[in-house]
Amino acid sequence: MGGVLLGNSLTVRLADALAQLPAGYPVWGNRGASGIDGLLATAAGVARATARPLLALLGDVSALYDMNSLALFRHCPAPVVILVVNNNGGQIFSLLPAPVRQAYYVMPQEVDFRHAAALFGLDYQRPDSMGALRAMLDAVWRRQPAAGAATLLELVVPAEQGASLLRELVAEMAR
Ligand SMILES: Cc1ncc(C[n+]2csc(CCOP(=O)(O)OP(=O)(O)O)c2C)c(N)n1
Repeated sequence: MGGVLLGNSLTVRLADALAQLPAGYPVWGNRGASGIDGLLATAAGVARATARPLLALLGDVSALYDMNSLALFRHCPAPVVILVVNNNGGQIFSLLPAPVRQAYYVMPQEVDFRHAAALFGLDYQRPDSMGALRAMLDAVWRRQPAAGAATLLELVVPAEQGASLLRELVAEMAR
């Protein structure tokens, strides 16, 4: 059995609302539901300590915040996928009505994680559909690396989609 590390901000909230894992499946987290620092370092620690396959799912700002920790994923004892949901900023703040939110809260960075993966010698892929994402994940889990590098999957999604979905779900529950 592997494990999943859920990043904070929208990721943990969407997973909580929509995902279903088998009972007892190991889920790792860090810093409550909001602190976004150190998530990659924590994932690296989990991967090393458990020596089991790990899916680390986090947002682009969280990944940028701890980018230097990608250096810790060069020699993983079991397959590791770092899945960065790139919605171009801290899109949890799209839940806020404030007119200044784009400049002061969302902070879109317009980055391409291909270069971060290359910098640290990690595998990189950018799935363009759910089917492609599934196929890429399946392929990584089947690989048996002898202390191989992690794979960074960059999932580019429409900026406000996650926040809108969450808002709609909450509104539906209220009704
Ligand atoms: C250490 C720290 N710095 C800043 C924040 C404020 N903060 C909370 S969520 C967030 C944005 C996270 O963006 P991202 O990881 O891209 O996730 P998304 O909201 O798009 O899901 C920020 C800056 C925080 N919670 N902790």
